[in-house]
Amino acid sequence: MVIGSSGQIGSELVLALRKIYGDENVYATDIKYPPKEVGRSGPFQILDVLDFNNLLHFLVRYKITQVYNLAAVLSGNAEKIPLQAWDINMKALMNTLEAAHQSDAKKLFWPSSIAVFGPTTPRENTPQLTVMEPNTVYGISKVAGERWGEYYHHRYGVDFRSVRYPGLISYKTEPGGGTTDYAVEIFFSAVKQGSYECFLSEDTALPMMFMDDAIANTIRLMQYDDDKLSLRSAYNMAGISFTPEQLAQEIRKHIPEFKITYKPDFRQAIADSWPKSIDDSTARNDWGVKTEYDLEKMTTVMLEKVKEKLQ
Ligand code: AKB
Repeated sequence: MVIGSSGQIGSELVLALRKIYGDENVYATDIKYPPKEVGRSGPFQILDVLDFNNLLHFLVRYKITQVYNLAAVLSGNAEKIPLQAWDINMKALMNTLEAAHQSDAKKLFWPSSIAVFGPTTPRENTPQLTVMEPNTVYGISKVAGERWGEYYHHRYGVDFRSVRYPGLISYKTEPGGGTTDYAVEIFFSAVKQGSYECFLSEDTALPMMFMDDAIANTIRLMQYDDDKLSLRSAYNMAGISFTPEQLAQEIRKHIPEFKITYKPDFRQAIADSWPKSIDDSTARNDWGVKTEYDLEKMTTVMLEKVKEKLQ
């Protein structure tokens, strides 16, 4: 079962899981209707993860064994509605942890984020174990979530698994309300109008990952042997690090007249508190996290797919 199947990650994850486990065996759920491909290829149901009784009923009724819970308010949006975002992010996780404990849906994936780190964390090659003092609502909810996941694993045997996603770059479904969203918007803008006004400064380096890599790594972690995982909080995942200017230069190799301007907004402060690059050696050693797409390959595929989509 995928919770949040209409979102940026969910809409692609459902299709990948259906290829592996069969269309009928992967339940897509969300509070919003899904993209056509998700709705047509297998079961979909409107379900609000904040309603605990409904969630538990669904898990029992459909004999769910694994849950991917992707429902969250992202970093930028969370700063606009701090208390509401905290309630939604925490309740969505606590309901799935408790429902996993009370049902047979014992295997649970929940995404953490590079947002768990804050201004006091070393920003280059950020280690797995380091200072974590995030100063955003989203980051605080992700640190708390990691702690709760580990707690439910040790206390109740819930098979909790998680990664700290970098910014995710995709063309099928756009993200909404994140600090790393510029790295998706820039492609749509470059193809549509040949220019982009970036809400982060030109030299803001952040770790990013192409969606195909993110999905492959998520499924790899979920399929990995239980006893090989040394961590039950969340694994660092490095991806590729670049600045808006480096991305713009890569885009110019395909669209030479592409122009970028910079007008940093409130998200600059969030980005400045996050790592520039990540050390994911623990994930590499434990379950073989991999990145197939570098900046060049990712840019080529994104431009090709965005062009097709806009046509
Ligand atoms: C965001 O920018 O909020 C997310 C994230 C890095 O978790 N993409």
